[in-house]
Amino acid sequence: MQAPHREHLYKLLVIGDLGVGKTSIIKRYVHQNFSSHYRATIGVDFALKVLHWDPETVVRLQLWDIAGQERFGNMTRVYYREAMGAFIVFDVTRPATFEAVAKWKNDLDSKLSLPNGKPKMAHNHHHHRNDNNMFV
Ligand SMILES: Nc1nc2c(ncn2[C@@H]2O[C@H](COP(=O)(O)OP(=O)(O)O)[C@@H](O)[C@H]2O)c(=O)[nH]1
Ligand SMILES: [Mg+2]
Repeated sequence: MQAPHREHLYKLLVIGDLGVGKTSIIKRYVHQNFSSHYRATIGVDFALKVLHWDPETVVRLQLWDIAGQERFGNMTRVYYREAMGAFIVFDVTRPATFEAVAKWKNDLDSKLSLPNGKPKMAHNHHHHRNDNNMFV
């Protein structure tokens, strides 16, 4: 008899300034599954990492990489929609890219919404404020 099978799909964003290594991190993590199909059309690369969490559970991580839109310092609400988490990446050798982390975090906070479509409540914001915290 087959064990019960669960699948979870999580959308994760990888954001941060241009050239900090976002694409490299995703390629390194996902490797063979990297796909650049969407670059031309929506300016977003999309990679899928499949984790066999336990014998009954498969976790699929959809890693969203931005391609060329970093220079605007913000993304559209559509890009952030239904994301479960985000990595904000910076380059330790370029302080300006670290200062930009706060800007990216503000952009996230201003556009995130709850599953019911309502805006994320303002009083939640400070829970994630941590200068060393790249995972929000
Ligand atoms: N020295 C060094 N170079 C890196 C590292 N990660 C990425 N790079 C280089 O930095 C450049 C920008 O990386 P990329 O992943 O395209 O950055 P993105 O614009 O944030 O996607 C590329 O030339 C990479 O090879 C790293 O950890 N160390
Ligand atoms: Mg890139």
